[in-house]
Amino acid sequence: MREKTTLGGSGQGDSIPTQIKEIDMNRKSSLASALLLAATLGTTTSVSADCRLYEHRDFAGEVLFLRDNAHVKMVENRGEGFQYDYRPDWNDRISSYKVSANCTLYMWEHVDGKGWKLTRTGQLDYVGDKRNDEVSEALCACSR
Ligand SMILES: [Ca+2]
Repeated sequence: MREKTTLGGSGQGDSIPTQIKEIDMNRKSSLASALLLAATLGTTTSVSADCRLYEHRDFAGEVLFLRDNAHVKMVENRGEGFQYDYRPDWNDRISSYKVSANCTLYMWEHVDGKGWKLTRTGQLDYVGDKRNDEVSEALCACSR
């Protein structure tokens, strides 16, 4: 009698699914909260920690996004290390930029930090005739 109750106990049978259901509900709820938090943080991060370089003035044309500490050399890949991105397709094209509040954008006329260098924050709808379509290297440095 006792063994039968233990093995086939209907009380236990009922309580297990209820527990699972509760755990599942809690998990869904916390997962939803985590996703919401991640989405909020993700949005904040992507909006506030990057530099955007635009092909044309007035933030028009194609956009090159430089995430935090992205260092782009606008030449073919020379295999100098993981810290550099190579974007030859962007050489001598940049005409305007937007830099998020906690970042600083460095731009050079030529690769390897040669030629003139600009250190900029904020945004500018046109880099000016002298700088237009001349940038060949850029670094976006952001504080955390
Ligand atoms: Ca341009």
